[in-house]
Amino acid sequence: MKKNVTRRQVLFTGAAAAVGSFSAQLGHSETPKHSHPHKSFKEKNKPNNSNSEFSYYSRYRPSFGGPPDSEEYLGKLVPGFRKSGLGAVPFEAPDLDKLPWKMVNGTKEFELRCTPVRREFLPEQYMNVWGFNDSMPGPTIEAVQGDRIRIIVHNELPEPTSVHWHGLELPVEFDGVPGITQHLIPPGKTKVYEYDLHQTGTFFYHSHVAMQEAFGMVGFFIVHPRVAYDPPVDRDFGLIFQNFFIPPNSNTADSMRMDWNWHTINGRSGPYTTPMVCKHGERIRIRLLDFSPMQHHPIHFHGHTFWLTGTEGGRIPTSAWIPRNTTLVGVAMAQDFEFVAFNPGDWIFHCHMVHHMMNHMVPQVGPHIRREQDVANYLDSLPNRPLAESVLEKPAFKVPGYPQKMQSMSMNQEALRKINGKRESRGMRKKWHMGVKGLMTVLRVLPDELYHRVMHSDENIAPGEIFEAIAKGKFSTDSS
Ligand SMILES: [Cu+2]
Repeated sequence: MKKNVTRRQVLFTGAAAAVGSFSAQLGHSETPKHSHPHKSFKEKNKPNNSNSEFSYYSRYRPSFGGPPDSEEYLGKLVPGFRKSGLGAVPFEAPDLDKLPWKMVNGTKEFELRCTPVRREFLPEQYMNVWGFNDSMPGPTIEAVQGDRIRIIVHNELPEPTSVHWHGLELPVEFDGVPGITQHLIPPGKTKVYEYDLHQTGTFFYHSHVAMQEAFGMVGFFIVHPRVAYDPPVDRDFGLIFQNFFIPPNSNTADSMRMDWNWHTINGRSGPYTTPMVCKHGERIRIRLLDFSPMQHHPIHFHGHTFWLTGTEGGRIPTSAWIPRNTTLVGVAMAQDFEFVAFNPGDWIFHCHMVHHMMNHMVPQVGPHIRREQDVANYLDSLPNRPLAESVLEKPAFKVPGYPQKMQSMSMNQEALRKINGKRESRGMRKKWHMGVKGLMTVLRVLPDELYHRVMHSDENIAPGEIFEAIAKGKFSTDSS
């Protein structure tokens, strides 16, 4: 009975409790059965979220909106196309799966396996890291405020581990800290974690063994409110930023090194990061999580101004939202931001630390550059290697500081096919991948007609075709 009392105590009282049963499923945008006391957004956005009330702001054109204290300033409270009062829109983390669950006597039950992972950072570049359910980062746990959850953790690693649920206010015995709250889970053994979720926001789970954290053991843990926040968003994306050091001629990360030379977003490096694709005029939420061992990331987004609406601690009151185009995400911090995608095009979305915008810095810039870029080759050919001078004699070396352009990693046709073969990148400029490296990805804002062609049609789209159509204004936009 203790569990029941506890559960009742943590029930979200008032609005959410009146909405419905705990078994509501995510992704089914059903209207709650009971009328709920949660006021729809200023009453004025129903039934079709007509944008007409926001007279200063157009979801389709550049607009400052009203004065800084107004609701429409920089699109601050301009809703998406989605109606108020519905459940949350499903969360999307590009290149990551969701952790399936089953309902067992009113409890959502998940199974998480701690496993070694061979992760394809770039096409055919498989790196050895650790994660969950054969994925690094692990699959997303997605739940709803008020859920009771049970997570069965199997340790399939060759050493002990434990799993912590970062940011969740839960009974201490399930906090996952070795020594302090539990014994480590030995290899081959299982531990069950079970608790109620009374918060909402961007949380995550991770090993609480430091070197295992540095080796990739993390995953999103998203808790939605039972009724989506106002103003409603149409899309809800998430990106996990990580750094690794992978020595030359190795494909196994070295978690002892306080250095980094490989950078991943959701376990892939640019340009293998799958672009996020949305429709022109939608209201977008993007959740950023930094799970790098040592490095903070100033994440910059082009072409739009976004509002910082949440942190790893949950939703920020609207009065405290901050307009930004770059936000510094520190280690183990999450930041949620929202904006109206008014500006069509392919917009880069990246960490602004220059060394995080490149990968695998083995042949370094400046005087470090040598013809023998492969260390094994270099060592094998010591007696008769070409003199460094033969490289340095190139006229360009007479300019102090040359070269500053990082030498690109070469990618073969098959690798390029993997990058360009994705539906999400159809119609981008032919060489788009040349500008997307390391901690970079792309958010594509596509007018309806082009969105449909890219995401739903099977017609052939030539490289650059979609970009050109936008740049030259060759599309129709519903500006109602
Ligand atoms: Cu960075």
